[in-house]
Amino acid sequence: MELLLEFDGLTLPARADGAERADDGYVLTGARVAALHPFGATRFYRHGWQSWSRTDWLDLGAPPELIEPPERRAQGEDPAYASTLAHIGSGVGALEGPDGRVLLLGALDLDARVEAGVDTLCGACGAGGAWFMTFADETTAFARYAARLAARLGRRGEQPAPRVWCSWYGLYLNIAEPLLAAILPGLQDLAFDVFQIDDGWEQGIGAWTANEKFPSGMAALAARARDAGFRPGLWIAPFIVRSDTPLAREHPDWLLHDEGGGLVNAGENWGGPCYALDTTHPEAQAWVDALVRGAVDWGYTYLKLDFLYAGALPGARHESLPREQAYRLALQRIRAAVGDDTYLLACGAPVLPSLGIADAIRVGPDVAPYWDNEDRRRYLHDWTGPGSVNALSTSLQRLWLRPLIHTDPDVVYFRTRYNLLMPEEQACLRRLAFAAGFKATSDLPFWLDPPEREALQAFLLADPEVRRLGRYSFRIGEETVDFAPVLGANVSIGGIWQSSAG
Ligand code: 9PG
Repeated sequence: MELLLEFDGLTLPARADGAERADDGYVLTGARVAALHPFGATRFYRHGWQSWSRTDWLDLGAPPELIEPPERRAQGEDPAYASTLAHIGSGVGALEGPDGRVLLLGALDLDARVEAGVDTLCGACGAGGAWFMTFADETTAFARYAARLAARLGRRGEQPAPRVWCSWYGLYLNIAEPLLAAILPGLQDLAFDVFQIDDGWEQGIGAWTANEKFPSGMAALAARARDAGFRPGLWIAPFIVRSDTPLAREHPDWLLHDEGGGLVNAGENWGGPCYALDTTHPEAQAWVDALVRGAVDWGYTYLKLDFLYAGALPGARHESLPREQAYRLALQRIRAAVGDDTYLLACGAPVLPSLGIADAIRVGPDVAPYWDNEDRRRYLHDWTGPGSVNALSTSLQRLWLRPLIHTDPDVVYFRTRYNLLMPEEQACLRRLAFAAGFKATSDLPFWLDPPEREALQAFLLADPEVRRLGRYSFRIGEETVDFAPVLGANVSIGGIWQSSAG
């Protein structure tokens, strides 16, 4: 039906199956909802589908920049619209009005996207169809939406986030039992809660047993971490399967197929094609249950579940379910298998469908010990690749999620060894960690000189009060932090590169 939505100082013609007015905005219903807006070629808050997907305020007057080459899109974007020349975001979108207030349209159901044009703001939902629309200053608008989402999907992470040492950004795949065992004593007088082993321990992606670099097995290493005073953490990518694994060879029926019967490509990491698990297949479900339960039995009560987007890719499932619902059910099964006390960090994860189940979610792409991979970002339009500026840019615009889930902006650095980041760039990542309320590093203790080690410990112990002042600015303890200048040269507006501060 046709409606008029009345906001303070703004009346919008709209279309929806129903509309209910509340104190904080409107609840609209319908598989498709649309409103006409008078803001013209303003900025659009584009919310990326999964952890790594670009999330930022983009200029509606210019076409969205598509990641090149197209094969790369499946790993960083929602493949369903990664090649469309429309401004589309996942779950929620917002437009900036002339007085700085924003018009937000956010889904209260899964499998939803928001599309904006110079005079329209539309929502399309695969299943269900409840929406929230509000018009307020940016902080208020997103806080209202977060409260609505909490009521709908639940929330976790009310305790402060654990402080994490993670092996990835120091050692990458070069981890081994003796090396990790040698690192543990050096971390003992630092204020870490979790010792998390990342990628590199497994036989293969889809073959989750210890490889030859971990001769005593994963339970033994968990015990060592626990003895050293840490909560053991482990990286697993439960929904993605490399083509060269026994699982892929022996159980192709557990994998996600497309409508034509071919296997869905879930990305090209680890030097070869990967497939996605069909998490609606009962045998695949039992396999995931045993996998995560096994990790907990080994002693790991902090699980970094990665490449989770593979559980929500488009495809023809064993049980026909909207793909984000299928993903949410699979994550719920994992939660049930590991119990309430195991900390789940969702990474590479569709955002909305992880809420209320995961304790934390990575809110941006990977940091790196360098500021920018300019070729990939600027010329291939790929903001999902590793690079500190990419991580900062997307994570910052996801911090409205903080009341719902721990927001992990990825690690910070204190080391100057093996690091190209300038001191100011390192400081930037630390300020982001405070703003996000999540602290982690991968620096090896023996890479740090005494002042760096002291600075790391001070960072881990600090608990500054954080207040958001604006889209790019925060009050953090006694410091006023403005991220606009460091992002400025990297924010694309209408095809020209200029400051985002204005
Ligand atoms: C381990 C890493 C770390 C890291 C995760 C994730 O697009 N890509 O090819 C791509 C590869 C790796 C990646 C992100 C994207 O990193 O975010 O923290 O756990 O896996 O392999």
